[in-house]
Amino acid sequence: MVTILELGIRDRFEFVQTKWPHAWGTRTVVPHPEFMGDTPVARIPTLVTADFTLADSHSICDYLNGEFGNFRLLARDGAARWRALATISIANAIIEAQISRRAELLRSEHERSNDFIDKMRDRQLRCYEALEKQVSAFGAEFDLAQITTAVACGYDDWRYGSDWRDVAPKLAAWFDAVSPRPSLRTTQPAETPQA
Ligand SMILES: N[C@@H](CCC(=O)N[C@@H](CS)C(=O)NCC(=O)O)C(=O)O
Repeated sequence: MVTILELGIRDRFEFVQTKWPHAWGTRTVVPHPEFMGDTPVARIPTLVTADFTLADSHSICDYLNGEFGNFRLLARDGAARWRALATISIANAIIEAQISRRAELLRSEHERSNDFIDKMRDRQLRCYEALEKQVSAFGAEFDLAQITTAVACGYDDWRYGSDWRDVAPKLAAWFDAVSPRPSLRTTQPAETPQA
């Protein structure tokens, strides 16, 4: 959604609000009847086009950038692309750890593995330490590397608090500076509506 807003192409898509119970963390839930027919992955976001379905954020953003953005948010090839992917792969690992940690936290206290929760938290913090070393090289364009990083930071602030800020103070200052962007302000994390 942030990428769509940054590219100014919101009116080109229809959005279907996800609703699901907290049981999503441990059970298969059906967010929308048509959805399971569209994607075997059954995770959001998913982009359904007339020709194909893209079932994860990075593929969707890669497509939007090439098809609608003239490669403005991620270089088509060469060193700039690989450098951006290096950042994106770390930010995506944070997002995956945030989601896995959340799913584990949704288990009852006697089912839950606190070791696993700690492992995800450790991964998040290590990745923030790595991004802290990259933030000074962020360019003027709010590109896909920055979008993915900002989404990770915003989710951590909302769901897990300020631990990440302690290990990545320069990144936190950068995030506070980009947070007023309309694409981030209007997509702040919130609880998924309950089905
Ligand atoms: N790395 C994936 C993560 C997607 C993801 O896990 N989305 C969550 C919602 S935040 C989801 O759909 N969870 C449902 C499930 O795992 O059953 C992406 O960025 O697309």
